[in-house]
Amino acid sequence: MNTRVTDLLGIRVPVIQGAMARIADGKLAGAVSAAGGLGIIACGGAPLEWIEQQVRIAREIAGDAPLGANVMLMDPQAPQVAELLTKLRVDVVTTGAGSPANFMAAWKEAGMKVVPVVASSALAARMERMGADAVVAEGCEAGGHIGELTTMALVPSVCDAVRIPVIAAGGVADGRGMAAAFALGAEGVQVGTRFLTVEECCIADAYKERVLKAKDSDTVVTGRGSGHPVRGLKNKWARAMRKLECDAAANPDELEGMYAGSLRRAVEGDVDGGSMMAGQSAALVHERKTAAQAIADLLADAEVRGGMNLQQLACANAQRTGRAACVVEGKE
Ligand code: TUI
Repeated sequence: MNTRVTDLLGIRVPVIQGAMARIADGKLAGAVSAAGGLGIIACGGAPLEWIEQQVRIAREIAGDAPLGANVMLMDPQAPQVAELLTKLRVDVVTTGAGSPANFMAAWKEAGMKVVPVVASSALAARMERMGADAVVAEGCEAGGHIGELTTMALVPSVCDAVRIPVIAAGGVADGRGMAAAFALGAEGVQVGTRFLTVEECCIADAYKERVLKAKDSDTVVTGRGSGHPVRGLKNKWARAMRKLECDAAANPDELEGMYAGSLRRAVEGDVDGGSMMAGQSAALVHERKTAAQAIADLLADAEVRGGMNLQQLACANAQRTGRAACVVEGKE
């Protein structure tokens, strides 16, 4: 399949793996890239040596296929991570939870593709002016740190605000979601939650089982009060967190203390005491699969159950911007 996103990133299918903090390592990213999508190593909160090692692992798995890494901009170590990724020459860098203004020039100079994740059309437009190659428009159905807008409202708004390709994220876990994203104007999708249960994903089996069993109302947002809303699966930890957040007398240190180590605990299988980040699309994930199978099914299903010719939609979306660079059956 050929869209402006596949052309830009040099990938075979317009599916980008979401950067899941403490989860998306070299093994997962390598498997996604080897399968024709874009694997992304999540660098937020990780030691620099770990990042270097994971890039090596991903490249061993994916060979010459393009590889991406994500910089979490709230991470105090973001400047060092940004510099390391430039040194390692990862093909694509995505950013989240802020504006990558301080790093954009260095990345562009190094020939890297820069794809900021945005939660508003204003930030998308700012990113385009700054030289971003594409944006991921991530709706609040997504897992992890989220903005306010839903994918349904955000994606068309961002498409109207920029001419660079838009990749939709938040709530996309199967072909119906992918077809819907393209119908909204996207030319690629970013998928996180669907990859939580794949064979190559490192999280504990107990976490995978919770995702597989999740229903549509089984996620909850914590941290709204602190200005850092995070979506994850409902569990003991999330309920305690919500209770504490509602308690006007709660000590901020107590909240901070509950966050400390909560991601690591979940990844290691503490499904009661950990923060199991996941999006609302967990309700659509029922099987384990391999990363390659998940990607193949997503594409096949988009055309069958989604009932859409994605290739045609992608070309129509590119043409609306007046910068069509999309070829169908040899015709521009
Ligand atoms: O960044 C994400 N998702 C994440 S980061 C993360 S790590 C974490 N760990 C523990 C606690 C909290 C987070 C887990 N999930 N997604 C991309 C994203 N970016 N979503 C929303 C935004 C965003 C929000 C506001 C981007 C920019 C923004 O405003 C920036 C500005 O300058 O206007």
